[in-house]
Amino acid sequence: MKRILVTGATGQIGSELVPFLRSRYGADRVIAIGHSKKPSHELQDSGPYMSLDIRNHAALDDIISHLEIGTVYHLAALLSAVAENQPLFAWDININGLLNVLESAKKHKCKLFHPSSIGAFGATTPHVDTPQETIQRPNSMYGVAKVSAELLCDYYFTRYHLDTRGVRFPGLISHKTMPGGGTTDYAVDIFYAALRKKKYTCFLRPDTRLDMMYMPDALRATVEIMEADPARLCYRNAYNISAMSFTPQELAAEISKHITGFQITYEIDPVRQAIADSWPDNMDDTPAREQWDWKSEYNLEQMTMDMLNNLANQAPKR
Ligand code: AKB
Repeated sequence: MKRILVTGATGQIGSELVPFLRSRYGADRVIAIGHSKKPSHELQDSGPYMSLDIRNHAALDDIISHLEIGTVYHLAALLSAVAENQPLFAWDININGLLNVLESAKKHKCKLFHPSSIGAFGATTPHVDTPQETIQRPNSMYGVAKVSAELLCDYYFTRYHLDTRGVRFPGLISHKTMPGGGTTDYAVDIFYAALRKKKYTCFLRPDTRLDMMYMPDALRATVEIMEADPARLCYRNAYNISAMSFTPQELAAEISKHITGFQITYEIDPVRQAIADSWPDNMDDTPAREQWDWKSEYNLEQMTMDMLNNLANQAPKR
């Protein structure tokens, strides 16, 4: 059986997707590649790991060819806030990196997963129940790259019959890896601060409503769309997937139910606030539910309880 390659393996999704795939398909079959961050012991010790800059197409192609890769999960990318600080670098990694992967996947006939995001939408998109097909005119570099990436995935599917699949992730929340440079990062940071200091200063306004998802749901969605019957899939750019939608104020209230005396204050970061204001409150994921039986499991209450239980061991007593 052909092997699986995960790029961006040290990032927020990759560091959890690699162990998830290794336990499902066998440790030796899942090759992890990372670049900018030091890999965790878990990542390095549980199976093959290599360091590679995704812009090095020759080296990437060599790995895909010599290791007989059949499926690529291409996660290497910069998140929204970092991308906005370095737009040209973000384009280079997020788009030229993707083009390298698409070209090699075409050449070696691989199946490809590419994550899109709520960042693929903009201020003129309907924000409530954002439809699968709607206006996509983001004005952040992250968003411009996400829309371009969705179009490229469509293009390679139509033109070269490359088996491209993807989802539009909401903000992701996890107790294992910190996100690093996203607009939705507050929803992770707040848990660490709540446990350590019983207070948190949020960089978004209290009423900023965003679509969010707990990592176990995100990992399951990633595998489920890759295992879905291709005949049922109408979209090859990316599917809306949704789980919960909340504001910083609502998340703080939920955390307060478990941590007495927890306090949230606000110091707005104008760059991240502008990005968040342009993103959906929640996406309509009906096509994903109908075409590959997608269904989320965690809501705000369940996610909060699970996050606090898992992080409690790493933090001073509440
Ligand atoms: C970010 O905030 O940049 C990401 C995303 C929603 O794509 N978490």
